Amino acid sequence: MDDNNSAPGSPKENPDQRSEINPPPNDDNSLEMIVRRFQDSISTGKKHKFWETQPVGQFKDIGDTSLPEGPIEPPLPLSEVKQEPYNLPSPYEWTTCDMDSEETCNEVYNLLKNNYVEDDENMFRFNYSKEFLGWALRPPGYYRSWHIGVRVKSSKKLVAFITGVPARIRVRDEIVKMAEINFLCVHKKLRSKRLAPVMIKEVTRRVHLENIWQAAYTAGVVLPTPITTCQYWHRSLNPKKLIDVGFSRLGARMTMSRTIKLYKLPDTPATPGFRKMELRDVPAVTRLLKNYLGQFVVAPDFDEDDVEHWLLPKENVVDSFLVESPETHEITDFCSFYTLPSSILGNPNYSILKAAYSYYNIATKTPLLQLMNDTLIVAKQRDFDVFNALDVMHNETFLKELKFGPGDGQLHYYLYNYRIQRALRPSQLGLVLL
Ligand code: MYA
Repeated sequence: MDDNNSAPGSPKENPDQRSEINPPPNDDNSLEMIVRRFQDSISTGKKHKFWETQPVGQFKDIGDTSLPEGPIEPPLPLSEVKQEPYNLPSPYEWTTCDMDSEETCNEVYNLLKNNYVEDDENMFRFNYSKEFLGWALRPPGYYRSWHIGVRVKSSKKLVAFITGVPARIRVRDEIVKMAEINFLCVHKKLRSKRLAPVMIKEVTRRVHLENIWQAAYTAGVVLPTPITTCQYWHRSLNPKKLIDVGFSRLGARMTMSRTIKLYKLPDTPATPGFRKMELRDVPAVTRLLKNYLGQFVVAPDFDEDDVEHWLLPKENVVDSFLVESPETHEITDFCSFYTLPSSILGNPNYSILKAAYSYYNIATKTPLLQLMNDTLIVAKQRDFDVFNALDVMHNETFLKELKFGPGDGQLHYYLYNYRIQRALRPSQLGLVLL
Protein backbone atom coordinates (compact mmCIF):
# COMPACT_ATOMS: atom_id res chain seq x y z
CA MET A 1 0.00 0.00 0.00
CA ASP A 2 1.26 3.46 -0.80
CA ASP A 3 2.58 5.51 2.02
CA ASN A 4 -0.10 7.88 3.13
CA ASN A 5 1.33 8.63 6.51
CA SER A 6 3.05 11.89 5.77
CA ALA A 7 0.44 14.14 7.36
CA PRO A 8 1.13 15.09 10.97
CA GLY A 9 -0.97 13.07 13.33
CA SER A 10 -1.10 9.91 11.31
CA PRO A 11 -0.13 6.73 13.09
CA LYS A 12 3.18 5.42 14.27
CA GLU A 13 1.91 1.97 13.70
CA ASN A 14 -1.07 0.93 11.76
CA PRO A 15 -2.71 -2.31 12.83
CA ASP A 16 -3.79 -3.95 9.65
CA GLN A 17 -7.47 -4.18 9.03
CA ARG A 18 -7.19 -6.41 6.01
CA SER A 19 -4.40 -8.80 6.74
CA GLU A 20 -5.84 -11.60 4.61
CA ILE A 21 -6.28 -9.59 1.47
CA ASN A 22 -3.27 -7.29 1.36
CA PRO A 23 -0.79 -7.79 -1.44
CA PRO A 24 2.75 -8.65 -0.44
CA PRO A 25 4.78 -5.57 0.53
CA ASN A 26 6.55 -3.72 -2.25
CA ASP A 27 10.00 -2.28 -1.84
CA ASP A 28 8.76 0.99 -0.44
CA ASN A 29 11.95 1.99 1.31
CA SER A 30 14.21 1.88 -1.69
CA LEU A 31 16.31 4.96 -2.29
CA GLU A 32 14.30 5.59 -5.45
CA MET A 33 11.04 5.64 -3.51
CA ILE A 34 12.42 8.04 -0.92
CA VAL A 35 13.79 10.34 -3.63
CA ARG A 36 10.47 10.19 -5.48
CA ARG A 37 8.60 11.09 -2.28
CA PHE A 38 10.95 13.99 -1.79
CA GLN A 39 10.43 15.22 -5.35
CA ASP A 40 6.65 14.87 -4.94
CA SER A 41 6.75 16.86 -1.74
CA ILE A 42 8.77 19.63 -3.43
CA SER A 43 6.36 19.83 -6.33
CA THR A 44 3.39 20.04 -3.95
CA GLY A 45 5.20 22.75 -2.02
CA LYS A 46 5.37 20.61 1.11
CA LYS A 47 8.34 21.49 3.30
CA HIS A 48 9.43 20.46 6.74
CA LYS A 49 9.80 23.89 8.29
CA PHE A 50 11.00 22.43 11.58
CA TRP A 51 12.89 19.34 10.47
CA GLU A 52 14.83 21.31 7.87
CA THR A 53 16.47 23.20 10.75
CA GLN A 54 17.55 20.06 12.62
CA PRO A 55 20.74 17.96 12.40
CA VAL A 56 19.11 15.01 10.66
CA GLY A 57 19.70 13.53 7.22
CA GLN A 58 18.01 15.94 4.79
CA PHE A 59 16.12 14.69 1.73
CA LYS A 60 18.27 16.86 -0.56
CA ASP A 61 21.36 14.94 0.60
CA ILE A 62 20.04 11.48 -0.24
CA GLY A 63 22.56 9.70 -2.41
CA ASP A 64 25.36 12.20 -1.69
CA THR A 65 28.19 9.85 -0.80
CA SER A 66 30.61 12.72 -0.15
CA LEU A 67 28.94 13.29 3.22
CA PRO A 68 30.61 11.24 5.96
CA GLU A 69 28.80 8.79 8.22
CA GLY A 70 28.55 9.77 11.88
CA PRO A 71 27.60 12.85 13.91
CA ILE A 72 26.25 15.73 11.82
CA GLU A 73 27.10 18.37 14.44
CA PRO A 74 29.85 18.10 17.07
CA PRO A 75 28.94 18.24 20.77
CA LEU A 76 28.98 21.64 22.48
CA PRO A 77 30.65 22.41 25.80
CA LEU A 78 27.88 21.97 28.40
CA SER A 79 28.25 25.64 29.38
CA GLU A 80 26.95 26.50 25.91
CA VAL A 81 23.78 24.44 26.23
CA LYS A 82 20.74 26.65 26.82
CA GLN A 83 20.07 26.60 30.57
CA GLU A 84 16.40 27.69 30.57
CA PRO A 85 13.49 25.76 29.04
CA TYR A 86 12.10 26.85 25.66
CA ASN A 87 9.11 29.18 25.74
CA LEU A 88 5.68 27.64 25.45
CA PRO A 89 2.59 29.58 24.32
CA SER A 90 1.49 31.52 27.40
CA PRO A 91 -1.47 29.32 28.52
CA TYR A 92 0.90 26.35 29.02
CA GLU A 93 3.75 25.40 31.34
CA TRP A 94 6.38 22.64 31.50
CA THR A 95 6.16 19.87 34.06
CA THR A 96 8.57 17.05 34.78
CA CYS A 97 6.53 13.88 35.18
CA ASP A 98 7.51 11.75 38.15
CA MET A 99 6.69 8.25 36.95
CA ASP A 100 7.13 6.94 40.52
CA SER A 101 4.03 8.90 41.49
CA GLU A 102 0.87 6.92 40.93
CA GLU A 103 -1.09 10.11 40.35
CA THR A 104 1.27 11.35 37.61
CA CYS A 105 1.39 7.89 36.06
CA ASN A 106 -2.43 7.96 35.89
CA GLU A 107 -2.41 11.35 34.20
CA VAL A 108 0.10 10.18 31.59
CA TYR A 109 -1.82 6.95 31.08
CA ASN A 110 -5.07 8.84 30.47
CA LEU A 111 -3.50 11.40 28.12
CA LEU A 112 -2.07 8.60 25.98
CA LYS A 113 -5.15 6.39 26.22
CA ASN A 114 -7.27 9.17 24.75
CA ASN A 115 -4.83 10.93 22.41
CA TYR A 116 -1.96 8.68 21.33
CA VAL A 117 -1.41 6.77 18.08
CA GLU A 118 -4.40 5.55 16.06
CA ASP A 119 -4.58 3.59 12.81
CA ASP A 120 -5.47 5.44 9.59
CA GLU A 121 -9.15 4.58 9.91
CA ASN A 122 -9.38 5.54 13.60
CA MET A 123 -10.60 2.10 14.62
CA PHE A 124 -7.86 1.34 17.16
CA ARG A 125 -5.72 3.41 19.53
CA PHE A 126 -2.68 2.23 21.49
CA ASN A 127 -3.49 1.65 25.14
CA TYR A 128 -0.12 1.32 26.88
CA SER A 129 -0.73 0.08 30.44
CA LYS A 130 0.53 1.96 33.51
CA GLU A 131 2.85 -0.94 34.33
CA PHE A 132 4.22 -0.79 30.79
CA LEU A 133 4.84 2.96 31.02
CA GLY A 134 6.62 2.53 34.36
CA TRP A 135 8.85 -0.10 32.75
CA ALA A 136 9.47 1.68 29.45
CA LEU A 137 10.41 4.96 31.12
CA ARG A 138 12.60 3.76 34.00
CA PRO A 139 15.40 1.62 32.56
CA PRO A 140 18.87 1.58 34.20
CA GLY A 141 20.30 5.10 34.37
CA TYR A 142 17.07 6.86 33.33
CA TYR A 143 16.68 10.61 33.84
CA ARG A 144 13.49 11.92 35.42
CA SER A 145 14.11 15.24 33.64
CA TRP A 146 13.55 13.47 30.28
CA HIS A 147 9.90 12.69 31.13
CA ILE A 148 8.41 15.94 29.98
CA GLY A 149 4.83 17.09 30.22
CA VAL A 150 2.95 20.23 29.30
CA ARG A 151 0.12 21.44 31.52
CA VAL A 152 -2.54 24.13 31.11
CA LYS A 153 -1.41 26.77 33.62
CA SER A 154 -4.91 27.56 34.86
CA SER A 155 -6.27 24.02 35.34
CA LYS A 156 -3.01 22.03 35.61
CA LYS A 157 -4.45 19.55 33.12
CA LEU A 158 -1.75 17.47 31.37
CA VAL A 159 -2.10 18.10 27.63
CA ALA A 160 1.16 16.99 26.04
CA PHE A 161 4.02 14.60 26.69
CA ILE A 162 7.37 13.49 25.29
CA THR A 163 10.01 11.19 26.78
CA GLY A 164 13.56 10.04 26.40
CA VAL A 165 15.42 7.13 27.96
CA PRO A 166 19.16 6.54 27.69
CA ALA A 167 20.56 3.71 25.55
CA ARG A 168 23.85 2.60 24.06
CA ILE A 169 23.29 1.95 20.39
CA ARG A 170 25.91 0.53 18.09
CA VAL A 171 26.06 1.89 14.57
CA ARG A 172 28.43 -0.33 12.56
CA ASP A 173 31.44 -0.52 14.92
CA GLU A 174 30.74 2.61 16.94
CA ILE A 175 28.86 2.43 20.25
CA VAL A 176 26.97 5.71 20.60
CA LYS A 177 25.24 7.02 23.73
CA MET A 178 21.75 8.00 22.66
CA ALA A 179 18.32 8.94 23.89
CA GLU A 180 15.43 6.83 22.69
CA ILE A 181 12.58 9.29 22.17
CA ASN A 182 9.02 8.04 22.49
CA PHE A 183 5.44 8.86 23.57
CA LEU A 184 5.29 12.23 21.82
CA CYS A 185 1.66 13.18 22.25
CA VAL A 186 -0.34 16.39 21.96
CA HIS A 187 -3.96 16.45 23.10
CA LYS A 188 -6.33 16.18 20.14
CA LYS A 189 -7.73 19.66 20.81
CA LEU A 190 -4.25 21.25 20.62
CA ARG A 191 -3.05 19.77 17.35
CA SER A 192 -1.45 21.70 14.48
CA LYS A 193 -0.35 24.58 16.70
CA ARG A 194 3.37 23.77 16.33
CA LEU A 195 3.61 22.50 19.91
CA ALA A 196 5.46 19.36 18.81
CA PRO A 197 8.58 21.22 17.57
CA VAL A 198 8.86 23.04 20.93
CA MET A 199 8.58 19.74 22.78
CA ILE A 200 11.20 18.13 20.57
CA LYS A 201 13.55 21.08 21.12
CA GLU A 202 12.99 20.90 24.88
CA VAL A 203 13.73 17.18 25.12
CA THR A 204 16.78 17.77 22.93
CA ARG A 205 17.99 20.46 25.32
CA ARG A 206 17.55 18.20 28.35
CA VAL A 207 19.35 15.34 26.60
CA HIS A 208 22.21 17.72 25.72
CA LEU A 209 22.46 18.73 29.41
CA GLU A 210 23.44 15.11 30.10
CA ASN A 211 26.14 15.40 27.45
CA ILE A 212 24.30 13.11 25.02
CA TRP A 213 24.07 14.30 21.41
CA GLN A 214 22.34 11.56 19.45
CA ALA A 215 18.88 9.99 19.53
CA ALA A 216 16.88 7.15 17.97
CA TYR A 217 13.13 7.21 17.36
CA THR A 218 10.43 5.70 15.19
CA ALA A 219 7.34 7.20 13.62
CA GLY A 220 4.56 6.24 11.23
CA VAL A 221 5.06 9.54 9.41
CA VAL A 222 7.79 10.19 6.86
CA LEU A 223 10.24 12.78 8.12
CA PRO A 224 13.77 13.63 7.00
CA THR A 225 15.16 10.93 6.69
CA PRO A 226 14.44 7.31 7.65
CA ILE A 227 17.43 5.03 8.18
CA THR A 228 15.05 2.24 7.26
CA THR A 229 11.35 1.64 6.75
CA CYS A 230 9.85 -1.48 8.25
CA GLN A 231 6.57 -3.19 7.83
CA TYR A 232 4.31 -4.73 10.43
CA TRP A 233 3.09 -8.29 9.97
CA HIS A 234 0.21 -9.75 11.95
CA ARG A 235 -0.42 -13.35 13.00
CA SER A 236 -4.04 -13.99 13.98
CA LEU A 237 -4.42 -15.93 17.22
CA ASN A 238 -8.11 -15.21 17.74
CA PRO A 239 -9.32 -14.78 14.14
CA LYS A 240 -13.01 -14.61 14.98
CA LYS A 241 -12.55 -11.60 17.27
CA LEU A 242 -10.14 -9.94 14.83
CA ILE A 243 -12.74 -10.22 12.08
CA ASP A 244 -15.61 -9.15 14.38
CA VAL A 245 -13.80 -5.95 15.36
CA GLY A 246 -12.69 -5.14 11.80
CA PHE A 247 -8.97 -5.78 12.37
CA SER A 248 -8.96 -8.42 9.65
CA ARG A 249 -11.37 -9.58 7.00
CA LEU A 250 -12.45 -13.02 5.97
CA GLY A 251 -10.23 -14.02 3.06
CA ALA A 252 -11.68 -14.74 -0.36
CA ARG A 253 -13.35 -18.17 -0.50
CA MET A 254 -12.92 -18.58 3.26
CA THR A 255 -15.54 -19.38 5.86
CA MET A 256 -15.18 -18.51 9.53
CA SER A 257 -14.67 -22.15 10.49
CA ARG A 258 -11.97 -22.67 7.84
CA THR A 259 -10.27 -19.49 9.04
CA ILE A 260 -10.32 -20.66 12.67
CA LYS A 261 -8.85 -24.00 11.58
CA LEU A 262 -6.18 -22.27 9.50
CA TYR A 263 -4.85 -20.35 12.51
CA LYS A 264 -5.20 -23.15 15.08
CA LEU A 265 -2.04 -23.87 17.06
CA PRO A 266 -0.96 -26.80 19.25
CA ASP A 267 -1.74 -26.39 22.97
CA THR A 268 1.87 -26.56 24.15
CA PRO A 269 5.34 -25.73 22.76
CA ALA A 270 7.16 -28.49 20.90
CA THR A 271 10.78 -27.74 21.82
CA PRO A 272 12.18 -29.80 24.74
CA GLY A 273 13.61 -27.45 27.38
CA PHE A 274 11.45 -24.47 26.31
CA ARG A 275 10.71 -22.49 29.49
CA LYS A 276 10.19 -19.00 30.90
CA MET A 277 13.32 -16.90 31.42
CA GLU A 278 14.37 -16.43 35.08
CA LEU A 279 16.74 -14.05 36.90
CA ARG A 280 19.50 -16.69 36.92
CA ASP A 281 19.42 -16.71 33.09
CA VAL A 282 20.45 -13.05 32.73
CA PRO A 283 24.18 -13.74 32.06
CA ALA A 284 23.47 -16.44 29.47
CA VAL A 285 20.80 -14.36 27.72
CA THR A 286 23.14 -11.35 27.66
CA ARG A 287 25.82 -13.48 25.96
CA LEU A 288 23.34 -14.82 23.40
CA LEU A 289 22.11 -11.30 22.62
CA LYS A 290 25.61 -9.82 22.34
CA ASN A 291 26.62 -12.47 19.83
CA TYR A 292 23.42 -12.25 17.87
CA LEU A 293 22.99 -8.48 17.66
CA GLY A 294 26.60 -8.05 16.50
CA GLN A 295 25.61 -8.90 12.94
CA PHE A 296 23.22 -5.96 12.44
CA VAL A 297 24.25 -2.48 11.31
CA VAL A 298 22.26 -0.71 14.04
CA ALA A 299 21.52 -2.53 17.31
CA PRO A 300 21.46 -1.89 21.06
CA ASP A 301 24.52 -2.73 23.15
CA PHE A 302 22.89 -4.53 26.10
CA ASP A 303 24.73 -5.32 29.33
CA GLU A 304 23.37 -7.56 32.10
CA ASP A 305 21.53 -4.71 33.83
CA ASP A 306 19.79 -3.83 30.56
CA VAL A 307 18.84 -7.45 29.96
CA GLU A 308 17.45 -7.78 33.48
CA HIS A 309 15.37 -4.66 32.94
CA TRP A 310 14.25 -5.11 29.33
CA LEU A 311 13.93 -8.87 29.05
CA LEU A 312 13.22 -10.47 32.41
CA PRO A 313 9.51 -11.38 32.31
CA LYS A 314 7.19 -8.81 33.86
CA GLU A 315 3.55 -9.71 34.01
CA ASN A 316 1.41 -8.06 31.34
CA VAL A 317 4.46 -6.11 30.12
CA VAL A 318 7.15 -8.38 28.70
CA ASP A 319 7.38 -12.16 28.25
CA SER A 320 10.60 -14.04 27.56
CA PHE A 321 11.26 -17.71 26.99
CA LEU A 322 14.36 -19.70 26.28
CA VAL A 323 15.50 -23.17 25.41
CA GLU A 324 17.68 -24.89 27.98
CA SER A 325 19.24 -28.03 26.56
CA PRO A 326 17.89 -30.98 28.59
CA GLU A 327 21.29 -32.67 28.29
CA THR A 328 23.88 -29.92 28.75
CA HIS A 329 21.66 -27.26 30.42
CA GLU A 330 23.14 -24.76 28.01
CA ILE A 331 20.84 -21.84 27.02
CA THR A 332 20.69 -22.08 23.24
CA ASP A 333 17.68 -20.06 22.09
CA PHE A 334 15.61 -17.12 23.24
CA CYS A 335 12.38 -15.38 22.28
CA SER A 336 10.40 -12.47 23.71
CA PHE A 337 7.41 -10.24 23.13
CA TYR A 338 5.84 -7.25 24.84
CA THR A 339 2.20 -6.58 25.66
CA LEU A 340 0.62 -3.57 24.00
CA PRO A 341 -3.17 -3.58 23.89
CA SER A 342 -5.15 -1.23 21.68
CA SER A 343 -8.53 0.28 22.51
CA ILE A 344 -11.14 -0.74 19.97
CA LEU A 345 -13.01 2.45 19.18
CA GLY A 346 -16.79 2.33 18.90
CA ASN A 347 -17.39 -1.42 18.84
CA PRO A 348 -20.43 -2.52 20.83
CA ASN A 349 -18.99 -5.94 21.73
CA TYR A 350 -15.31 -5.45 22.39
CA SER A 351 -13.22 -2.65 23.88
CA ILE A 352 -9.68 -4.08 23.96
CA LEU A 353 -7.52 -5.82 21.39
CA LYS A 354 -4.82 -7.79 23.16
CA ALA A 355 -1.69 -7.64 21.02
CA ALA A 356 1.77 -9.16 21.56
CA TYR A 357 4.70 -7.50 19.78
CA SER A 358 7.74 -9.55 18.83
CA TYR A 359 10.81 -8.20 20.64
CA TYR A 360 14.20 -9.98 20.46
CA ASN A 361 14.47 -13.57 19.22
CA ILE A 362 17.63 -15.66 18.90
CA ALA A 363 17.92 -19.17 17.54
CA THR A 364 21.26 -20.95 17.70
CA LYS A 365 20.16 -24.62 17.98
CA THR A 366 16.39 -24.69 17.52
CA PRO A 367 15.24 -23.73 14.01
CA LEU A 368 13.93 -20.13 14.17
CA LEU A 369 10.67 -21.26 12.57
CA GLN A 370 10.07 -23.79 15.37
CA LEU A 371 11.11 -21.32 18.07
CA MET A 372 8.68 -18.72 16.77
CA ASN A 373 5.89 -21.28 16.44
CA ASP A 374 6.43 -22.08 20.12
CA THR A 375 6.32 -18.33 20.82
CA LEU A 376 2.95 -18.10 19.06
CA ILE A 377 1.74 -21.03 21.16
CA VAL A 378 2.64 -19.38 24.48
CA ALA A 379 1.15 -16.07 23.28
CA LYS A 380 -2.07 -17.92 22.47
CA GLN A 381 -1.97 -19.61 25.91
CA ARG A 382 -1.81 -16.10 27.41
CA ASP A 383 -4.93 -15.11 25.50
CA PHE A 384 -3.44 -12.63 23.01
CA ASP A 385 -5.66 -11.92 20.01
CA VAL A 386 -2.83 -11.15 17.61
CA PHE A 387 0.96 -11.45 17.44
CA ASN A 388 2.68 -8.60 15.59
CA ALA A 389 6.20 -8.52 14.22
CA LEU A 390 8.28 -6.13 12.14
CA ASP A 391 10.38 -7.39 9.24
CA VAL A 392 13.58 -6.55 11.20
CA MET A 393 16.48 -8.91 11.99
CA HIS A 394 15.73 -12.43 10.67
CA ASN A 395 11.98 -12.11 11.01
CA GLU A 396 11.38 -12.31 7.25
CA THR A 397 12.47 -15.94 7.32
CA PHE A 398 9.44 -17.06 9.35
CA LEU A 399 6.66 -14.53 8.70
CA LYS A 400 4.98 -16.08 5.66
CA GLU A 401 5.52 -19.65 6.76
CA LEU A 402 3.94 -19.03 10.17
CA LYS A 403 0.88 -17.38 8.55
CA PHE A 404 1.60 -13.77 9.37
CA GLY A 405 -0.10 -11.39 6.93
CA PRO A 406 1.43 -8.06 5.90
CA GLY A 407 -0.17 -5.04 7.51
CA ASP A 408 -0.56 -1.65 5.90
CA GLY A 409 1.30 0.01 8.78
CA GLN A 410 4.83 1.16 8.10
CA LEU A 411 7.27 2.14 10.75
CA HIS A 412 10.13 4.49 9.88
CA TYR A 413 13.29 4.44 12.01
CA TYR A 414 15.32 7.62 12.52
CA LEU A 415 18.57 8.77 14.09
CA TYR A 416 19.03 12.35 15.29
CA ASN A 417 22.41 13.96 14.65
CA TYR A 418 23.91 10.84 13.10
CA ARG A 419 24.19 10.39 9.36
CA ILE A 420 23.97 7.02 7.64
CA GLN A 421 25.12 7.12 4.01
CA ARG A 422 22.56 4.76 2.59
CA ALA A 423 19.20 3.55 3.86
CA LEU A 424 19.33 0.10 5.47
CA ARG A 425 17.21 -2.89 4.66
CA PRO A 426 14.93 -3.79 7.60
CA SER A 427 16.89 -7.04 7.97
CA GLN A 428 20.03 -4.98 8.71
CA LEU A 429 18.34 -3.45 11.74
CA GLY A 430 18.66 -5.10 15.16
CA LEU A 431 16.66 -2.56 17.18
CA VAL A 432 13.08 -2.74 18.44
CA LEU A 433 11.69 0.40 20.05
CA LEU A 434 8.49 0.23 22.13
S1 MYA B 1 6.11 8.78 17.35
C1 MYA B 1 4.47 8.91 17.97
C2 MYA B 1 3.91 10.25 17.68
N1 MYA B 1 2.62 10.42 18.32
C3 MYA B 1 1.45 10.29 17.71
O1 MYA B 1 1.35 9.98 16.54
C4 MYA B 1 0.23 10.47 18.61
C5 MYA B 1 -0.89 11.20 17.93
N2 MYA B 1 -0.43 12.46 17.35
C6 MYA B 1 -0.08 13.54 18.10
O2 MYA B 1 -0.11 13.55 19.32
C7 MYA B 1 0.40 14.76 17.33
O3 MYA B 1 -0.09 14.68 16.00
C8 MYA B 1 1.94 14.91 17.31
C9 MYA B 1 2.33 16.10 16.41
C10 MYA B 1 2.43 15.21 18.73
C11 MYA B 1 2.62 13.67 16.78
N3 MYA B 1 7.72 12.75 15.09
O4 MYA B 1 2.67 20.47 16.80
P1 MYA B 1 2.50 20.34 15.34
C12 MYA B 1 6.30 17.22 13.02
C13 MYA B 1 8.45 13.85 14.82
O5 MYA B 1 1.77 21.42 14.65
P2 MYA B 1 0.76 18.09 15.83
C14 MYA B 1 7.10 9.25 18.69
O6 MYA B 1 6.66 9.36 19.80
C15 MYA B 1 5.71 17.58 11.69
O7 MYA B 1 6.42 16.93 10.63
N4 MYA B 1 7.93 14.96 14.27
O8 MYA B 1 1.84 18.91 14.96
C16 MYA B 1 8.56 9.54 18.40
C17 MYA B 1 5.87 19.07 11.71
O9 MYA B 1 7.23 19.43 11.47
P3 MYA B 1 7.68 19.93 9.98
C18 MYA B 1 6.61 14.96 14.00
O10 MYA B 1 0.09 17.15 14.91
C19 MYA B 1 8.75 11.03 18.41
C20 MYA B 1 5.58 19.43 13.15
O11 MYA B 1 5.82 18.21 13.91
C21 MYA B 1 5.81 13.86 14.26
O12 MYA B 1 -0.09 18.98 16.65
C22 MYA B 1 10.10 11.48 17.94
C23 MYA B 1 4.13 19.84 13.35
O13 MYA B 1 3.96 20.14 14.69
C24 MYA B 1 6.41 12.73 14.82
N5 MYA B 1 5.70 11.61 15.10
O14 MYA B 1 1.67 17.23 16.83
C25 MYA B 1 10.27 12.97 17.98
N6 MYA B 1 4.54 14.16 13.90
O15 MYA B 1 6.91 21.19 9.70
C26 MYA B 1 11.57 13.46 17.40
C27 MYA B 1 4.58 15.41 13.41
O16 MYA B 1 9.14 20.12 10.03
C28 MYA B 1 12.72 13.25 18.35
N7 MYA B 1 5.83 15.89 13.46
O17 MYA B 1 7.27 18.82 9.05
C29 MYA B 1 14.00 13.85 17.81
C30 MYA B 1 15.21 13.62 18.73
C31 MYA B 1 15.16 14.56 19.94
C32 MYA B 1 16.26 14.29 20.96
C33 MYA B 1 17.66 14.63 20.44
C34 MYA B 1 18.71 14.42 21.52
C35 MYA B 1 20.05 14.66 21.02
